[in-house]
Amino acid sequence: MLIEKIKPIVLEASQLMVHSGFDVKQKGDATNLVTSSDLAVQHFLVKRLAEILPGSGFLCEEEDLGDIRHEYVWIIDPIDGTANYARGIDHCCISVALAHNGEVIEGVVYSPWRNEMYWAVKGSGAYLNDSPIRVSDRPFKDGLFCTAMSTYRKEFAKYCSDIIYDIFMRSNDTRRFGSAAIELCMMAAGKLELYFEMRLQPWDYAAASLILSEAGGVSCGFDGGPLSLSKASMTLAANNKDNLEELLSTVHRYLPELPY
Ligand code: 2AM
Ligand code: CA
Repeated sequence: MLIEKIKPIVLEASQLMVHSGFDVKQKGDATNLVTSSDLAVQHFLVKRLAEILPGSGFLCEEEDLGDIRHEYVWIIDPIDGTANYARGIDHCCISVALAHNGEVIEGVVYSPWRNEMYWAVKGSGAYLNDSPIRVSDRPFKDGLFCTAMSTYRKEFAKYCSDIIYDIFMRSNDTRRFGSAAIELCMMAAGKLELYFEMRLQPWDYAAASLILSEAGGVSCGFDGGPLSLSKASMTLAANNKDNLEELLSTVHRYLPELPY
């Protein structure tokens, strides 16, 4: 199976996530960082993954590799949680998804400093290392809520704070770990239940949303439909459908329309 080829390639790539001696640069505004490790991991993955699936396309965070209208497309974040990585905080990971005709069929999220490999193949369940994982059955009021304040687009932060306050008051507590991929995988493993981010990119959630759904969880965009694999999307996720609907109706109370 392809997943058994993807996992060792991701493991090997993670050796490029060195603990020191990397360069850090800003891209766009001051909050958006890229390190020499992001670029090294991406180049390594593109080369090795193209070898196991000749003719496949690539959608990656750090470089526009052009045409993604292939039957098979790899959707890659070489380092999700770059700001954590650059500070030596261990919530950072490599995220690799494989989409077939626009649907994610395999996903790997590997957090090397915690030695946690989350992975899933469509229809075959989700795993953390060698163990199957499953979402929790906690109700909304006991849910741990993971979110963020729209770091890259601070003009949306006030909407986020209103929505976060509302959900915080009706749930257990709030967290922000700094890697969307790891956060969604933590939900898949039953550690948290509620998730909202104003605007994420496909590479942030492509692999993790498959891992979450294979673990029994659910996710959607602003319109309640599936997360887009071709453009930025609001990202809502929960351990079950009722909790997702409650998140979505809360968002719609503060935001009748998507502000981007
Ligand atoms: P990234 O590291 O791939 O850019 C959503 O929370 C996303 O915002 C994360 O997955 C992460 O993606 C990015 N992020 C997290 N903390 C950040 C910070 N302090 N500064 C900038 N971006 C951050
Ligand atoms: Ca990244």
